[in-house]
Order: sequence, then structure tokens, then C-alpha cells
Amino acid sequence: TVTGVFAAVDLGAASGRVILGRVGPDSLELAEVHRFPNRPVRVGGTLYWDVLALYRGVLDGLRAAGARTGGRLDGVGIDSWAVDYGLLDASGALIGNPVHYRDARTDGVADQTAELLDPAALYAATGIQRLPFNTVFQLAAARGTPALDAARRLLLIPDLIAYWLTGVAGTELTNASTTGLLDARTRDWSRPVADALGIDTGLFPPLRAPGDPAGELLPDVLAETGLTGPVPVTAVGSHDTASAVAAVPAATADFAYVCTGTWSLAGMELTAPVLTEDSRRANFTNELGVDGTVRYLRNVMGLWLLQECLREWGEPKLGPLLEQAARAEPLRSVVDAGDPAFIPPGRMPERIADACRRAGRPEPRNRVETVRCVLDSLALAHLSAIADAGRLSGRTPSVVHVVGGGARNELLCRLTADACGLPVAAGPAEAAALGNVLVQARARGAVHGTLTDLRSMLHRTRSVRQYEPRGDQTLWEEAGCASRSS
Ligand code: LFR
Repeated sequence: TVTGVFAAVDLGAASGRVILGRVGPDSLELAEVHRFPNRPVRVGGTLYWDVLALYRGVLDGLRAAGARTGGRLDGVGIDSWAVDYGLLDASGALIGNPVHYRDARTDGVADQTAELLDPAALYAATGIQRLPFNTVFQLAAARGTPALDAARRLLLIPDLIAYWLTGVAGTELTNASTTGLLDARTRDWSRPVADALGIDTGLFPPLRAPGDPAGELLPDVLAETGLTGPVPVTAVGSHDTASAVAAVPAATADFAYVCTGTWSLAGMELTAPVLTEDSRRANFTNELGVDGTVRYLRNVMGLWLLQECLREWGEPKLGPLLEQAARAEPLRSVVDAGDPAFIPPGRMPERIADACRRAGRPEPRNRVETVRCVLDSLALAHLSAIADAGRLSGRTPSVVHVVGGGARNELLCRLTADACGLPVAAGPAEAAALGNVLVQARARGAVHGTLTDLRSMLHRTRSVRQYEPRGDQTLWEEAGCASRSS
């Protein structure tokens, strides 16, 4: 086996990064070589991603990666947030900017489509949690628009970036599952769903799985980045959450996870989907993971609530706020962090206070109490998602792995341990990039083994912080019941 050098492009809702991974049979070194902001733009009333700025960030990152390796890379993999897409015209050119999943165009659309296709039938086919921005609802909202009419191809965000880098078009499977158009059993497009909603799944290029080849960097990309060809691009778990779950440094099989960043994705890994009516009512999703696994989880708002408060307050330093929040009264104010009402941007501290008032709970009186309210509410939502995942799948987790950017937030990890009454193992923060690198490295022969083998390698080589649960867990259970029944 040889050592390989791989670049992971990891695009998050708040920032993008390019990470260089050096991988040998029992070694794994990561270095962030470039990080750039991801700033959505509102134009003419619609919220868009600035996808060319992101692509420039990717090129700058690949150049920075090459500068450290003498221009040599054994591979590139791309992951990003899910559900969003760009449309290409007959010449292969991008039609307009991809619309942001937080845009209001999908308001009410899930309800309207319920008249065409019963939500129970939609869930039984796809197993995907009802979120207003699922691609299936975005496409229903876009029906009849000139852009969609002119489109010959639809590329999910990581596949769009891969297409620009390689000229090869494909649809990576883990991200395809988040569209709400894939059949959870056959793992191919669901004809009945697409037909009922008038969606042309022929717009999607052929499916490809994590580990499949996805082309090579084009000559103009090599020229612009100073890399020496050939540089293969490999399909990874292109949904960032799929890559992050692949990189959970678990030593046992019975783990629950929370991928925390802008979102908290909390649940368990299964080998088969749970498509029951109970599961639908609990709003659980069966997204596809690396190596045919099922990511059985619930989306909850995540650090978005905090990010939006900080933005409203003019970006004060977070450290001191968290220190004071750690000493504030626990569970005084809580909101339902699973409530889709929190999806749109803007006025977050006010909306949080409103939600407390409506639930008959005390409102936070200042910034510190607002931060504590957000973190208590997230910990509660983690508890409820993990308890539901266990109940609905018939499994009992013995540990909660917290991965992603939020693993750096000690208060969030500690409260999650207290709320769940389970030990929390926190880290790595850069799980998505790690999963991205490992899937590439395995496809190129630099590492071998199953997902379990890759995870034990992570368990051996990465350090995690442990949090033992403290205090009276029933307080959390009671608070959780109160916040949901309101
Ligand atoms: C996390 C994530 C979630 C997805 C949300 C929107 O970054 O990918 O898994 O539900 O973003 O795409």
C-alpha cells in the first residue's frame, strides 16, 4: 500500500474549505489549506447561493493544496449541503444561480403537493423527512418556470462543482437520497412519486455511488490550479452529512451520532430503512450513507439559531457568551428546535423570544439567556431525536458521537450528554472532510476495509473529548415533553 495525498472540498452553508489529507495504511494527517466564506445573496426577492464565488474558492483551494505537494494530488472529492441544484441548458451552461434552500419559494408547497400525492405514500416510497426545501418540493415550486422549461440537466451542488472540474456529469447517490425522489428500497428514482408530481427525473444524470470514479480534472483546471495531471476525481458521500457519519470514530456498533454545524442531524446508522407510519409521524429520514448504510436521523435547526442571533447582535465574541451561558439557569427558556418556523433567516432573537412566549415559558432576558436557551433547546432536540431513533429502529445506543463544527462547542456537548443521559464522545470537528478523504483513499487503494475498519482507524488515530452525563436526566425528559406538547 502506498501513501496517498487527497484534497477534500467541503462546502458548508456558512463556509467552504479545501482540506489536504495524507493517508497511509495506519496514518492520517489533515491540513486545512483554504477556507472561504459562503455568503448567499438576495436578488429580486429570491435568495441564491453565490455558486461562482464558491467555485473560485474551490480552485483557490486546489491551487493551495498543490502548492504543498509539488503540484501532485492523488485525488479530489467534493461534498456539500444537500437538496439544492443548478440547471444546465442544452449547451451545458448554467441557467441562473442555484436557489438557496432557505428561500421562501417553497412556502406552502409541501401542503399543495399533498393534494397530488398523499404524504403517507410519499414517505412509504422515499422514507425522507418532510422538510419544506426537499428537492422534490423545490421542483414542484419551480414547475412551469422558464428556467426549468429550458433545463436539459439538473445537477446537485457537489455534482455541479464536479462537472465544472471534470466535464463529467453524474448524480451521487447519498445526496440523491435527500431529493425525496429516490425509492428507499430500490435506490433508484421513484416513478410513482415523480409522475404524481410532474417531475422529470430524466434531468438527473446517471447515479453513481461513493467510491465510483467521477472523471479527471480538465486541462484548463490543471492550468489554473498549477496541478500536474492526471488528477482523478472520485465520488464520495457527496452529501456532507453522509461523509461526516462515515467518519464517526466509533469503536462499537451501537452508537448514536449528532452531526452538528448549521444543522444538527441526530440519529443512528441502520442497514435498512424504517418506512413505518410511526417513523413518518416522528419526522425521521432514511437518507443513504456510505457503503449502502441508512442514515436514520432527524434534522433539527442546529447552530443556525446561534449564528443568526450573533449576526443580529453584530457578531460579538462567542467565547465569553458561552462561558456565561454555562453558568446561567438551565432549562429556564426552551423552544422546539425542530420547528421549521426557524428555517428562514432574520430577527432570530426576537423569534426565539416569541416562541417562548407562545409556549407559555419565560422569555430570555438578555443575550446570555438567549444563548443558553438555544443550547438547552438543541440538547433537548438531540435527546428526543436519539430516543426516537432507538425506539423506532429497536436499538439501544450506548454512546453519542458528536461530530462536525459543533463538536468544538463544549457547552453543547456537555448539555447533550446530560440531556441524553449517555456519554458523549466529541470530535472530530472536520468529520465531513475526513469521510471525504477516506472514501477517496479507499477507492484509490491507499486504505482498505469496511466502514467499521475505517472507523476503528479513526478511533485509533483521532483524539476525542469525553463527556459523562451529569445531574438528573428526568429534568430533561420533562422539559422535552413540555417543549413538544406546546
Ligand atoms: C447539513 C445539511 C443537512 C441538510 C441541510 C440542507 O449541512 O446537508 O444534512 O438537510 O444541510 O441541505
